[in-house]
Amino acid sequence: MSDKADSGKSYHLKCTGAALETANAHSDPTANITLFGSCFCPFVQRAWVAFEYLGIDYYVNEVDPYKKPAELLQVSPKGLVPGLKLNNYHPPRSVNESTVIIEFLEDIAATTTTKKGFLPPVTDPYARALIRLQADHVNRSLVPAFYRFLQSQDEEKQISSGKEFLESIEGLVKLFERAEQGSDSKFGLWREDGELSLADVMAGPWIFRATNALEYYKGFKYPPGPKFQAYVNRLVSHPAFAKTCSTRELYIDSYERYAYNRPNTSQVANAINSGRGLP
Ligand SMILES: N[C@@H](CCC(=O)N[C@@H](CS)C(=O)NCC(=O)O)C(=O)O
Repeated sequence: MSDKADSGKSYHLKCTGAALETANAHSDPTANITLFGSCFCPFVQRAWVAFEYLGIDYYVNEVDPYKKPAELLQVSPKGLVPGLKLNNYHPPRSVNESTVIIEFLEDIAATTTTKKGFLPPVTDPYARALIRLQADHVNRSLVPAFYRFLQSQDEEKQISSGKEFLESIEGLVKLFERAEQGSDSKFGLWREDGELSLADVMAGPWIFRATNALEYYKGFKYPPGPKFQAYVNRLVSHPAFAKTCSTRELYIDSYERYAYNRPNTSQVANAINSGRGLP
């Protein structure tokens, strides 16, 4: 499927492109919240998009999550990025786990900004549930399927895991359509005039990485047809998302270790190889 060979590239430690500009604009360590992040990490990108979209100030501290500096371990017990340090508390408080961070930031925004969050109002519980179903599918199906495909080595596995990833995308589309037909809510970039939703933030980093790392290493192409492509375009060009993207090369380099399934690449890669749930 691929005629490339492992060239031994390592992951990047510093953002590039638009993400670098954004990181430079958030380089004041006296901000109330420090985001511990790594430029290639999709879980970090979720949190980063949330900060940008909700307009909450932060300081971005780029760390190497595989070296696990003490300051990262203080905010994230397994040494995983993203992690938040809340600098205004003594002793300082911390929050980790990308999904929890998104909800935490939404809660902050609800009382400190005029920004809406990523879900329809509480007065429309059904519309909220439909978007949560999409986000749940992303975490339980799309994200693991992405890594299984990227880490697959022999041809048979590449074919079966590529199919699995595509089926997961199709499953997400079905849930988008269900929400489109089942509610009047304008949440979700699947609609042409939609607003960024929780599911978009949760899925976006992997949908984007499928256009660089998966495309480059496994020859992945999104299903033909304008509708999904239009969704991908709306997502990657959304200002809050685009601001957190590095250049293509950074992802190609940083994912080489996954694409050749190098031993001990990461906790995520090890979990996929041993059939365990993701960390
Ligand atoms: N469940 C975590 C996963 C975060 C995660 O796996 N981050 C990776 C970087 S993409 C990491 O920190 N890896 C360090 C390691 O594998 O030790 C979340 O959603 O925040």
